Amino acid sequence: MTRPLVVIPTYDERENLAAIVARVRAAVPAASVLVVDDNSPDGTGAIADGLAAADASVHVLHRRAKNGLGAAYLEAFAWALDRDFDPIVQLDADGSHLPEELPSLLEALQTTDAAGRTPDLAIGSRWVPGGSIVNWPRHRELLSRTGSAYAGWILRLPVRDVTAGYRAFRADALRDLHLELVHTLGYGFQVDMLWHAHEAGLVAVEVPVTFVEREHGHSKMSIGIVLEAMARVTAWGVGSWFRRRRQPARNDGPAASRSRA
Ligand SMILES: Nc1nc2c(ncn2[C@@H]2O[C@H](COP(=O)(O)OP(=O)(O)OP(=O)(O)O)[C@@H](O)[C@H]2O)c(=O)[nH]1
Ligand SMILES: [Mg+2]
Repeated sequence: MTRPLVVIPTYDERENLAAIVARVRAAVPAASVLVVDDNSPDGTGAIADGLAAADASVHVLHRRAKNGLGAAYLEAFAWALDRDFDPIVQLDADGSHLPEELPSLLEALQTTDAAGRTPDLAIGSRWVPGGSIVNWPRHRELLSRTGSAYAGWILRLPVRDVTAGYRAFRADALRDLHLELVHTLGYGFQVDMLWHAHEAGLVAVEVPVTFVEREHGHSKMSIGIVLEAMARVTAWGVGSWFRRRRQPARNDGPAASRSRA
């Protein structure tokens, strides 16, 4: 783990990008940055090109059109694995994920637990002791907590914050995760990734973070989006329950003693 890469997906983040890249570079100078821009109408792609021209550790992937956060991340992961970056971090451009907390996320990936295992991924979690949210109305917090608890329960994920987008993966974890099976391109991508990590027997650790709601722009979260995501997650959970009944050995074998993602 010597070549960390922080992936920042962007769509219309011109007011936020330069500051967030500078904060990442200051927080962990050894970390490179990959901005993945979906041809933002506000010119974020050109700003990213300017940052890359000024700093050899900043890279840009331009995608033709807005195709969802998941699609952007999947292309970025392939790019990063091809170039042997390790670990690979997901971080939003809008200031919700504090770059200053990157060192604790990276450190968690190196820390062995009582059983002598080091985690495959570290999750920046709002819902473990020490985690917090800044600038969210009470109803949004309730919606997020409930959605996370429901998805975690039905998919049997031993993680509190299953929708968290601030994550650090070992490169090998991404290789083992079966990214080709992750099909959720938009909202729900984070849960889809975690579920496949769990199915692959990967170990996750949650690190408390402070999540700050974006200052510029507005939230796309609505009750409709949440219900749609819950319906998807329910279908996955029920499908996975039937599969387990058909192949009882899969999740109850020797690997079951591991604390999985
Ligand atoms: N490349 C790319 N980036 C995206 C896309 N959709 C969102 N993003 C970026 O992904 C990150 C997270 O998206 P947000 O819009 O903040 O999503 P959110 O945090 O669920 O919702 P907000 O409440 O609006 O902050 C941001 O950096 C966005 O610019 C997309 O389709 N393509
Ligand atoms: Mg956001």
